[in-house]
Amino acid sequence: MSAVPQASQKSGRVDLYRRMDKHHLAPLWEVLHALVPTKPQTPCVPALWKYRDVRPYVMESGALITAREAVRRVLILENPGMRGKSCITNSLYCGLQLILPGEIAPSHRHTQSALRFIVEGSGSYTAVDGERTTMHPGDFIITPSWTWHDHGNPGNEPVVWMDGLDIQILQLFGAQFSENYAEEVQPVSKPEGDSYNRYGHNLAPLDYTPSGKTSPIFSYPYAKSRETLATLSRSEDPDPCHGWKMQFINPLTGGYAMPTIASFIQLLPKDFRSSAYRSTDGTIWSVVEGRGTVKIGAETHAFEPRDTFVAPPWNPVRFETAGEEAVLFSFSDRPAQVALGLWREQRG
Ligand code: 1HN
Repeated sequence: MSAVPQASQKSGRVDLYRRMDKHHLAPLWEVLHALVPTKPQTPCVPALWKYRDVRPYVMESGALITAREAVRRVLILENPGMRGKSCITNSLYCGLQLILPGEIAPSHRHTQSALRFIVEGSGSYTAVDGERTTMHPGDFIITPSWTWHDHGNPGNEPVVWMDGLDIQILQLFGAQFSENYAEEVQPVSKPEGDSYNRYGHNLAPLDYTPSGKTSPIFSYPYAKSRETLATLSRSEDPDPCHGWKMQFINPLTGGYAMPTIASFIQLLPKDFRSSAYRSTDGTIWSVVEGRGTVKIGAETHAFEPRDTFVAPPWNPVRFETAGEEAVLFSFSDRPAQVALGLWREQRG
């Protein structure tokens, strides 16, 4: 039989599709190639948001809606290839949240896990399960699934942070739940720094047994991660793909800080040209220090501090710096892929 259908076969097939369509049936053979591509296929495209361009809109929103009314005053960084879907990659949501002096963002909880990476300003806090953590630029803060959380800014400057959530993963599974706290602000029941003091120094309470899948530390201060990178850079050569790159962990398991989202911090040396690297976890970066360029797939973007950029799954990424070091924070859905046995990477 020839591979090309005869005209009578073609019209017979169209007629079959039309009749079975009423019964919610569809022919696999028309879509099989798209369903199981030979390599990752995604509408997600490379993109970079210059903070210089985005900031005026963030601040303008601050004049037009309060954090209380908005519940969360956030501008979503929407992937240009997936507009209207509130996502930056297939699996992850990312936005820039603003909280002005004197404002509060009311307490709620949801099954989505969240991370905060502080981009601009100091003096606001996020409260998780009765403990407030003051935010400083470069701090990495987590909100575990189903924990009460609210934010406030008792300071005197606007604070902007990047939010990363596993919204689309929960959507995929249909496992989303949320509820509001009875009060706007949850009571403070622990002193600031309590979780870091208990779990952040290679110690744990005598009777401690891990109770969940998320790190017991809510805040990973930038001062500590920056110092680690600086010390590493003095004692060993950079990785050709990543520079000096570390992952944020749950200190009690050695695993990822959250079950669905992994976070990383890396230092690129000055005058660095990285080797190409790709992995199946589409990744979002926030620039903390330094300038450079990043080539993602076929696109090259210049970056500077506070910019955000995204590499879709399996797109080769290359970094270049000239004359200055750069520090980059990043996050991806790697733990979910690893847990399901799906994660792949390729160097060079
Ligand atoms: C959320 O709860 C926060 O708690 C931020 O700050 C962004 C985006 C979608 C759904 C819930 C927050 C969010 C969010």
